Parts: sequence; C-alpha cells; structure tokens
Amino acid sequence: MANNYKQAKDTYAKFGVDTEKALKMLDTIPLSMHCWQGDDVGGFETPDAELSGGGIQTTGNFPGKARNVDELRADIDEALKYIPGPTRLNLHALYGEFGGKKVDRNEIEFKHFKGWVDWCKSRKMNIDFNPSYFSHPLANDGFTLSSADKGIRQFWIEHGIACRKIAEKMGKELGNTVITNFWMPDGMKDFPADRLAPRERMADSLDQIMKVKISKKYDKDAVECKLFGIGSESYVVGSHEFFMGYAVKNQMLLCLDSGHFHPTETIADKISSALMFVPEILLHVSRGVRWDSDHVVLTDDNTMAIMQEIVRCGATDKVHIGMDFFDASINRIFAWAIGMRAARKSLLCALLDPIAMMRKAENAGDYGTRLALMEEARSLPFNAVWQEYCARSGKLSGLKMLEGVKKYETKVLSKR
Ligand code: RNT
Ligand code: ZN
Repeated sequence: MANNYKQAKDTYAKFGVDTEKALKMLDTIPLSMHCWQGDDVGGFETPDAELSGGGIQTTGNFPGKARNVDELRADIDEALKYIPGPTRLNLHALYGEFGGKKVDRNEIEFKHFKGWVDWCKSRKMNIDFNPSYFSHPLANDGFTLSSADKGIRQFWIEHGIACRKIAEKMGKELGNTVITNFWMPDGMKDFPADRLAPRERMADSLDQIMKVKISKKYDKDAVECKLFGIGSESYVVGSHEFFMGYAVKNQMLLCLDSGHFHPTETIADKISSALMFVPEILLHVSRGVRWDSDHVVLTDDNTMAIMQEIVRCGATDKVHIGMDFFDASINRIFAWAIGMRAARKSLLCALLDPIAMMRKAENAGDYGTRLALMEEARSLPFNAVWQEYCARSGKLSGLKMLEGVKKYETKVLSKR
C-alpha cells in the first residue's frame, strides 16, 4: 500500500469517508466500452465501410483506424491495458462478421456475432448491443422506423427484431443481460409541417419490435432520445418527451446521452426524476462541445455531476453506464483510454464525496457548510486513491499509458 494512499485514507476518514469501501464499490460497477471509437463508426459490412447519414459525423483523419475485426480487437486489447475496473463491450450491429458476404440489416443473425461472444468470453467481458439505423441506403432520406414508406418501415422493424434476438442469444451464451439500445436518427433539417405523424409511426414500429417475446433475463431494451443532429436541426422524431413517454409507458430503459440536450442542460439532474418512472436507465457518457455531442469524455464538472447523481441516488445497480464518443483526430487508443479512465475516475470521486456530512448540513438548513464541503471535496487527495485503484487492478498508470500508447502508435497504427 503506497504511503500517500495511507495518508489519503486518513484524510478522507476525517470527512467520514471510507476509501476501502469506495474502492470495493467501484469494482462492482461496469462501464461499457463502445467499439465504434476504434474505426470512426465504420463497421464491417463492406471492406471500406464508412459512417454516413444519421446526423452524426466523425471529424479528423488520424492514421491507423482499425480496418477489420482483428485490428479492432487488437486495439481494444491495447486500450484495455490502461482501463481499470469491470468493462463491458458495446457492439453495433454494423460490426458483425459477415465473411465477405452481403448480409442486409434485416438478415443478421447470432452467427455473425459469435466470434465477438467467444472473444469476450475469453476476456471475461459482457456485451451490450445496438441496432444500426444509419449508414444504409434505406436510411438516406433521414427516416427509418418513422418513414412514411411502409416497406422501409418494415425493413427497419425486421432489423430491430433481429437485433433483439441476437442480443438474447448473446446474453444466454454469456449468462448475463445484454442492454440493447435503440437510437434512430429520424428527423428533419427544416420545420416540418407535420410533427405528429412521424412520431405516431415511430411508436407503432417500436411497438411491433418490442412485442416479440424476448427473455428479460438476457436482453433489456433502451430507447435513446436526441434534441437535434447534423441535418436534423429542426426536428428529431425521437425527442426527449417522446422517448421519456415511450419508456414510461412500456417500462423499459431510457437512454440519456450527455451530448443530446441543449448545451446548458445536463443529464445529471434527469437521473433522479427518470428513475421514479422507468425501471432502469442507460447512460451514454459523452462530452458535448457546442453542436457536437461526441467529444472524448474528461473528468469535468459534467461527468462528475452525472456520477455524483448515480451514487447519491443509490442507483449504481439501476443506471448502466456506457460510453459514446468518437474522435478521429487523435490516436483512437488514447481516445478510449482517456475517456474510460475519466469516467471511472469521476465515479471514484463521486464514491469518495463526503455525502453524509453534506446531507447532515443540508438537513439542518446549513447551506454554507454544505457549499464549503462541496468545495473542500474538490481538493481532497483523490489522486492517491485513484493510483491505488489502478495498481490493485493490475492496470497501467497514466504515465505508463502515455508511453505505451505512443509505442503502439509507432509499432502498429502508423504501419496500417
Ligand atoms: C448518436 C447517438 C448514438 C450513436 C451511436 C453510434 O447521436 O448518440 O448513440 O452515437 O449509437
Ligand atoms: Zn448516444
């Protein structure tokens, strides 16, 4: 046990915080690592697949993005060296192994993901899943499940059902519950004359997807809302009110993405409210910067506030934490490692907060003491506890990460 950890432990004890308890707790909370940071949301449907449409975009052209499943897995393995704590892998339907054949989205099956399941099993990782409602000719006009064209709607309904079935089988294979997240980019660039009809169609399509019986033991479904996207500035069918309503009505998971709201709006405050009316929540932790929703996560006020809310609501078992960012302008291993470490660091910080003392002050109406404690908490010797956590988990420190990722860049990424 490092000396500075011992000192930190004593300091935290004075604030009524047991660092050992916090470290133990931290190890029970998984973070879901999104596979799509590794190849700029391209996927493996064709050898040169690229993200298109969907109101999202990767910017940057840093060399060495993963071009196939082997490269993506090698990159994930490299990133995992620096990511302590239990980690799940979050896959998009685009990332199936299709063996060079054209398999359309409504035809995908478990067999296309068996390789991933085996790979994850050997790493003791669980999986989360996402149908992919973008980068496809039938999504080109900006509408999928809410399309006015019945044939297009049907195609995407079949995709949703196929994904739920795949997720259920993955869950069975892993003995775990896969969270399947539905995000549809459907929307309009300019003012719609009819905001209602697409929403009615979206709800109806989702009803058809969700009525297929799938064991909740192995798959739970989430719906993700968004305020606007690129090219859907005026109207997104799956708005917050839409999906909050849909999730409450159907008692399913609500997915809150931290980059999907107005820039001054944080999702932290939504957690306690949503949890009163939906059984569980999925988070897409991201960092919104002006109009972009997908910058690499940092240990900033926003991420901290999100983690604090999860902890303060006592909801670490009801809030599933996933990452959702994609930066193509920097080494992608760095992106993953920085973002995932920042999320876990923020979570640890939240677990180390002197909450009992803050609440005591609050209950006594002593808001001065409460504010003082919040400010003190920011400069408690948190880093010593984080270093201890990394060391115990056998993962490399930040300094080693700086060195290791650069080495990987020279040896592997720059040669692609
Ligand atoms: C897009 C959504 C969505 C995607 C991924 C690829 O704005 O956040 O979650 O980022 O599914
Ligand atoms: Zn998201």
